[in-house]
Amino acid sequence: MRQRRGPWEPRQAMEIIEIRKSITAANDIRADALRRRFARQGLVVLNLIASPGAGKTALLEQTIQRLGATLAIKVVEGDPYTPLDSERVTRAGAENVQINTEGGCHLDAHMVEQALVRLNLAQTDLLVIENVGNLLCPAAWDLGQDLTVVVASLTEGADKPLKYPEAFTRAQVLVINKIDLEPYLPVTVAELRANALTVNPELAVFEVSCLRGDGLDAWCRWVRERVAAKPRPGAG
Ligand SMILES: Nc1nc2c(ncn2[C@@H]2O[C@H](COP(=O)(O)OP(=O)(O)OP(=O)(O)O)[C@@H](O)[C@H]2O)c(=O)[nH]1
Ligand SMILES: [Mg+2]
Repeated sequence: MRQRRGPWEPRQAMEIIEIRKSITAANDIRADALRRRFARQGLVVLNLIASPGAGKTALLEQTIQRLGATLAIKVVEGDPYTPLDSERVTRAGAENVQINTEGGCHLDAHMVEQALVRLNLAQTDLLVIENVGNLLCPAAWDLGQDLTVVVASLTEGADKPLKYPEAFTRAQVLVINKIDLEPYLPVTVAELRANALTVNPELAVFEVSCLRGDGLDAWCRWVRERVAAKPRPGAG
């Protein structure tokens, strides 16, 4: 049933939109400065976004283990409170710096800027930023990345691209994780892929299992190609 609206409602809604716009506008300026800096350094920067538990850190661990011997990979770890993911990334073999947002639901460009003071990016090929687990907030906050990678695990259900479209429209790449669980779930990889492509037909899609290893060769090949294609300082 349609609710009666008070005369104040449209005005209030307009003001909320304006505030959000001005906050992200300030962030966008910082993010552009970061992007210029990353370009000068010849770095490829990925922003990993996903629900909590989708497998962002698992994908990072696998990527570092497979590519770490030939690519210099550094990581900015976003987490609400703990150093747990940073410790996992250290064990996997990549230098990283932890940002604890103290409950904040996303990283912003200023946080990344501050974290980078503690990370030596000289001679680095790839910087991966693991955002805080959340499919809503991180999508709107540019971190100066080249590409946004959304990780969606099969256990979350196939409807997430439809319910949280912004995460999928802002991303250029979708990694469907936990495909090893397909036989045990009432959801298929094909359904999840189709819903994601409905929301954003341009997505490059990888189907992987970070547990079993399926699809990780193709993912790592793509990462390596991105690094090879990135213009280097002084080149050309
Ligand atoms: N079966 C299965 N489990 C997986 C796979 N990838 C990750 N997991 C498990 O899923 C859980 C969450 O993985 P994480 O890598 O911590 O997920 P995350 O997205 O980094 O989580 P937050 O940082 O807390 O948002 C862990 O218990 C992993 O072992 C996979 O491909 N298959
Ligand atoms: Mg994690």
